[in-house]
Amino acid sequence: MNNLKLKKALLVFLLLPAYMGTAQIEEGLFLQNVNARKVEKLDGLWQVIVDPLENGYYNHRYQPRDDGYFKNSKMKSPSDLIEYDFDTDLELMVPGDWNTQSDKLYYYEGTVWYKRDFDYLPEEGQRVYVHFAGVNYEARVYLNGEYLGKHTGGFTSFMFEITDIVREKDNFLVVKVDNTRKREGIPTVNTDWWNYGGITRSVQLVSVPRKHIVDYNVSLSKVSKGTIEGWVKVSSAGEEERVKLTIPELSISQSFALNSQGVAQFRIKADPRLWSPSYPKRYEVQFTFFSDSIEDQIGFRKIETRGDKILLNGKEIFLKGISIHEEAPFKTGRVTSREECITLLNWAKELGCNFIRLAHYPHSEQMVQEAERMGLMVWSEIPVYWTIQYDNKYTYTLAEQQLTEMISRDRNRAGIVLWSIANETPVSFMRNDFLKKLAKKARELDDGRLITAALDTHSGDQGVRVIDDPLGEIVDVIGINNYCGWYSQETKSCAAIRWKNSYGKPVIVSEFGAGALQGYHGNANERWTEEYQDAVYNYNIEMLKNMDFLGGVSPWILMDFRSPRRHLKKIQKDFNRKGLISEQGRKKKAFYTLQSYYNKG
Ligand code: GCB
Repeated sequence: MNNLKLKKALLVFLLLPAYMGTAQIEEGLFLQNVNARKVEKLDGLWQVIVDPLENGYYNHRYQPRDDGYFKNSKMKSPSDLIEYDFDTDLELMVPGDWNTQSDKLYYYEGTVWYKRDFDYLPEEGQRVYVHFAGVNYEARVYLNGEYLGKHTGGFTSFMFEITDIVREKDNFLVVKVDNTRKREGIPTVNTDWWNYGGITRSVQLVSVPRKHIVDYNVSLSKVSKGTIEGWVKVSSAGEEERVKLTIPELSISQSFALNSQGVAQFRIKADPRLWSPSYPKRYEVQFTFFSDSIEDQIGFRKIETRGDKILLNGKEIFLKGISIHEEAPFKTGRVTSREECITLLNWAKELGCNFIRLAHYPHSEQMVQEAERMGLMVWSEIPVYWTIQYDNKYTYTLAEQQLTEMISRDRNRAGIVLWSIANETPVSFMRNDFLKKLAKKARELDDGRLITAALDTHSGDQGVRVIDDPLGEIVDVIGINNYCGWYSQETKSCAAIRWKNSYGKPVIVSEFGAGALQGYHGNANERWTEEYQDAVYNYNIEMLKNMDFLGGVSPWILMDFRSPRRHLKKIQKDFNRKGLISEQGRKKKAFYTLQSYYNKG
């Protein structure tokens, strides 16, 4: 690094202003379908400083103010304070978690400062943004020494405008990434997955003309037959300005007047071939507004329930699924490439799935798009998991923000059929109110999908298991997680379980399963053997056959994944072993058992 750059980096590290632990959430900027815009990727190696003591903020003379700005943030020569700069040996790959990139960072929770230099040739009349597809858990972003803002939540995208800050040469982008678990966070401190820290998804510069398309939604009308409907929003619209929509394959080419908010709504008679797992048809859709135009691939379908059945395009469908964590096959750590998404999805297809549960947080945009392209229906979820602080308003705001960001990003994906708002959340008044509010919000944001949540159940009289949770009244589809043969009961007894569902709604068994170390064999009574896991699958599949309100199933889980709760030596070694496939990509016996169940049905 040359001297000037070094000084600048040093300066920004010492003077970086930021909000410190305030309960404030910043309203984010948003652009639909960022990847289809003019982008420059900032992926690759970034220089980093690991900062467990928060030296970037604290030093022997100055404490940060509550708003995060140093008392003396106008300091001209900070060099007498601390001697940190970005001229370090440590570099990390973006996108990527830090835990699997450096042994020293395997268990690390705290702050890492990332820095990336770049040149950029801004075009006349364009607006420029820096876009992050995912940073776990909190990100504070600075460009050329200026604080752009912060984002909370590890699995949704965010961006900042940099039009007036970015320059042709020697830009330096600094991100303070902090993956410290927080009691009041979403998720909270306790989970069954690894708290991978870092800039785990791509970073890119996005440029759009001043007058541009911000957001849109195009879908099949739920109410009028043979109608495509939706809306489009532009950055700013003058009187009589119009936006154009084309769907060439449907011979649609129409323009619409924009209102004073820059929004146009539309309804068009059309007869598209409908998207389904057996025919995952998507149409090229294009919006044009002045010099801006954007293309998307959009499928049209209808998902609804009737009584205890799930209907896709008016026909009953059984969701043959599998749960998936966003963990990379073979190399472990977070998924970072399209190839890794496709490997996971191909395994799901090989199992005979038409459905996947993307647990327990929003997966990447790429994963969702590939799933849709391959004809997999998707359950997409926010990490409202176990014992979050249901009585904390800030926690609710975070949950609602993540829900909003998930729906905003993926609202045009026909493949997504279910939004899940919670997983195994113990019933209480506060929790019920919290989740009712979230469900209401989800419906306000999007009425084209079903709302679900994975609920706990309990045992009732004569060994009947009962679904009894006030949330059953609220959701459209009830998810239940049940580990018969693993956390409770003998494997053999699972087949005889009877269920009571008095909600008259479809149920998805969103989890069942058992741990097995791939390659470890024994008899079917020996825990951790492939045979034991297989027996659990066999008996649970028998149980499913007795559930006449069953709308689908997504056993736990496609591949072994890292978890801080799984310490058994020789067997777990920090992995939850309930995968049907090992993290090295080897299939266990139960894979074939589930496959044969799906192939028969
Ligand atoms: C569950 C959780 C899931 C865990 C799984 C297990 O009920 O929803 O996150 O990983 O059980 O393996 O215990």
